[in-house]
Amino acid sequence: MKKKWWHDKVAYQIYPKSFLDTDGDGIGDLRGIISKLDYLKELGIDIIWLSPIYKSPFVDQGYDISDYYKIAEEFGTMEEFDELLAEAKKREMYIVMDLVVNHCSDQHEWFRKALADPEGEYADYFYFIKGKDGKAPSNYRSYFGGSAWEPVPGTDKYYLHMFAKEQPDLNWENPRLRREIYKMINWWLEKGLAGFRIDAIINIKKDLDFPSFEPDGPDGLASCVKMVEEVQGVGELLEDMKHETFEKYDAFTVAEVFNMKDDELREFIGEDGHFSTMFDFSAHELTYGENRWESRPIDFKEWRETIFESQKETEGIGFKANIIENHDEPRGASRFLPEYAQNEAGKKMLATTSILLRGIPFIYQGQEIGMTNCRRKDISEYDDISTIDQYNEAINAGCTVEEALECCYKNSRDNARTPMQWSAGKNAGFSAGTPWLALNPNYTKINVEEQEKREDSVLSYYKKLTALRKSPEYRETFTYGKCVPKYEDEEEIFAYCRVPEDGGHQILVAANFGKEPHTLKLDSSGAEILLTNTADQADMKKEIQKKQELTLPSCGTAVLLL
Ligand code: ISL
Repeated sequence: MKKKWWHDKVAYQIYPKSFLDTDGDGIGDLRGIISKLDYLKELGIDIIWLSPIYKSPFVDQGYDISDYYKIAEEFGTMEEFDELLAEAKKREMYIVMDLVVNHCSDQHEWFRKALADPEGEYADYFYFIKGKDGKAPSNYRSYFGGSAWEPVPGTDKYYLHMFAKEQPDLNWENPRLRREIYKMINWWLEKGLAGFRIDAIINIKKDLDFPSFEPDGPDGLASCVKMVEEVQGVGELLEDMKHETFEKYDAFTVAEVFNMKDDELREFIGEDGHFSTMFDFSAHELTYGENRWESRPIDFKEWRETIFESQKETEGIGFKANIIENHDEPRGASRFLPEYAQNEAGKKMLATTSILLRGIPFIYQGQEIGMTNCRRKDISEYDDISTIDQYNEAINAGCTVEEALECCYKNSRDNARTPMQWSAGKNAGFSAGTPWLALNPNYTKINVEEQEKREDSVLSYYKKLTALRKSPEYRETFTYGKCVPKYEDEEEIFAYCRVPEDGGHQILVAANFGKEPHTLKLDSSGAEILLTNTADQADMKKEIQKKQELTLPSCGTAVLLL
């Protein structure tokens, strides 16, 4: 495999609105990010992905861009952005922005011009399609609920929006539109950006016949994802984009891809793939419920198997980007850990099994201190457009308010969007003003300041993990070594070996997700402990040497050089 500059890097996602507010408006900003670069450097971060910071009406928190060349005033100025780039560079860190090009905002000048002249050239930047029998062109339900079509005022046409109606889909079949997008991408790369996280990109290819599908819900609509699953040809668009932009700059690209067709992995992330990498959502998909508002609890064995399958599938092809959580997903500690493991030991265990997998680790802000989901008493306390829609759907389907709120507690995207917990002080040190979204009240216990003081905190442990992964001795093994599952017969053990390509020492990563202690037989008594979350390293060492065994308490984890 040809080595690339980003193969051995550790990435961190910042959700700017909730990261750190320095001007007291309750919204995080670029100054806040600049002031925390050293914090991130110490955490072992190389690549920073910023969720959208472009000008936007924030109907979908910046994923509705009204000017791709401007920084949202809420976040700061272009000068501050340039400063961020320069400060990151000084620290040998890389900045990656969010590329949201399946759609833009209805406030973007392209869309305004399109509405002003629905027969003009800008209408062709979007999908303005004639209705059928006085109704929408097809029965698609948007990702956020309701029809994916909205009437174009004063015409018999509708425009397509796979997400909110304020997020009209861009017409990628139009070469002029594509040129505009490529120009914009290159403009940012010229500035010194290291690359992009690419939003919802699979959706850019449409079936231009827009066929209707069998309804799959009481609303008589069919999820727009059906069209995405059936249509062919997204690869040509993605290749074109890559050649015209990323490739020229050796940029790092990480794609958000759901609903890829079988056997397309090599085309997406192989050596000459469309992207550098793409997120592995396979474990997250396990908790998706029958409908948009429900979720299923995690079944440990199914979860373990899914992760290993994904690792296996990727080996020899490329790298996936491993995440526990992001701004769209509930907090990992609340989702993947059984109740009894939702403590510091459990959070370290979850971190160990994820960060040391083969692939590019992404840490989402607050994950490094073990932030959790947040319970709310009323739907008015949520801000997210998708959560509010899910809540309403749940109520319409007959759920009680309590039941619908419980679903939000488990699934809401706002779980991950509560402000970053920097300290136990006012507003968790996030803002001197009123935070745009209420804090998780547990900030008095879970916060950076407290954890920085403590050697045994989740934060301190994350630092050790990233340091181990990137240490000169083991970097190659953790980057390129195979991931071979171990102890699969043990019901509650998550274990794998990272096997170096040159046949050198293997590294065992083992974790006990069970409630009781568990003893594993080792192949040798010479194993060296590289990292563990249990206090008693001396006892562990003795046991390995004398009995050739490793006993892990409940939520115990250990990394051993075999
Ligand atoms: O495709 C999906 C499920 O099969 C959706 O989950 C979809 O891919 C996902 O919601 C896309 O998310 C991204 O784009 C959205 C934005 O709201 C999210 O925050 C972003 O991560 C629209 O831009």
